[in-house]
Amino acid sequence: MKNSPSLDDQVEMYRKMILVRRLEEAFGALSKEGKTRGPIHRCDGQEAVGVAATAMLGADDYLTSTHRGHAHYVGKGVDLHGIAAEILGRSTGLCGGRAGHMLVADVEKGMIGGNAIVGAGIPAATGMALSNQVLGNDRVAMTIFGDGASQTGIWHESLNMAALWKLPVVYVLEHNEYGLTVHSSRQGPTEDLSTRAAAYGIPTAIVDGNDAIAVYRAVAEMVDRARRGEGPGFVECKTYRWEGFSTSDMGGYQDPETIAEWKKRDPIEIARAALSGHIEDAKLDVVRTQAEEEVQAAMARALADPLPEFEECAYTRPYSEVL
Ligand SMILES: Cc1ncc(C[n+]2csc(CCOP(=O)(O)OP(=O)(O)O)c2C)c(N)n1
Ligand SMILES: [Mg+2]
Repeated sequence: MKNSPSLDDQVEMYRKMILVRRLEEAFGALSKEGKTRGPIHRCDGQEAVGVAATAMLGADDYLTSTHRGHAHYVGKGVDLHGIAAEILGRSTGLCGGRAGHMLVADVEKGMIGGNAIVGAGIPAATGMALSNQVLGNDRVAMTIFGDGASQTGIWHESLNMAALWKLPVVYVLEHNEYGLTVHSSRQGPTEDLSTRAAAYGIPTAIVDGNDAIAVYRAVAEMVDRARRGEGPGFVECKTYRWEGFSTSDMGGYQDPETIAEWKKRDPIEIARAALSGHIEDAKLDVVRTQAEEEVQAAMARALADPLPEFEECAYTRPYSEVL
């Protein structure tokens, strides 16, 4: 089928989803022990969206993310130890330990950054697409955002501008049904938020966000169009947030039966099942074990890394020196 991931692509997506799951579990455990600063926003059960939507991008393509970006960072090829160290505030972190888990950026990998301001990555990526168009290169900008972010005014303004000017940008909606504690049915009257993008004349697709292959195919088609200069695309990925909004969430507002139903559709297991007819189980076990060891090694190294010196922190210097 057109735009299908190769078997190698599928193994890589399987591997990266395991990296993200184990990384977040490690941070969940550290958070319970009071060893992290601030809340951690986990994406358990949603890994296929970030990992598969970014799988066909190059390092030259731009990506903007959200407060829940671990799968986006890993998908875009950002170094795992650099992420772990950044979350732990270590000087070896990708941003010197100053950004924390919501704002990780790695410009060399085209990961322009997570963002704690809901919806703020959307106009940023749209602007990057405009700059690509002006410069005449074939880079694509992508932004991954949530259903909550889709209720912002800037979302509409960005989509309108991108459609009007045929900007090379791909909008990927990670529809996990919740914005904070509020179910999407109480955020707005539109179940399929991509219908709003269609109203701006943007081609849209709705996919099972727990199926990495489905996400990859739909997004790859939009990326190809954008690269050919045919304008923006929008992919709505239906998924579900298994964990609370963040590690500080007291819970109690999500239906346990609904969570259990979604857990039966674990994106990692769906990816594994798709591979099992083609690759021996023993080989896939090795992929999984190596990914788990990679996370353990990255965490151990990051935990042993030093915190930044006080003087290293930009905000201790006059702004004129920082610029
Ligand atoms: C502009 C702005 N408004 C409100 C908030 C508080 N806030 C943080 S996350 C969030 C909900 C985001 O929901 P969604 O976009 O669906 O992302 P998800 O948490 O589901 O990944 C809100 C309202 C914020 N950070 N920024
Ligand atoms: Mg949401």
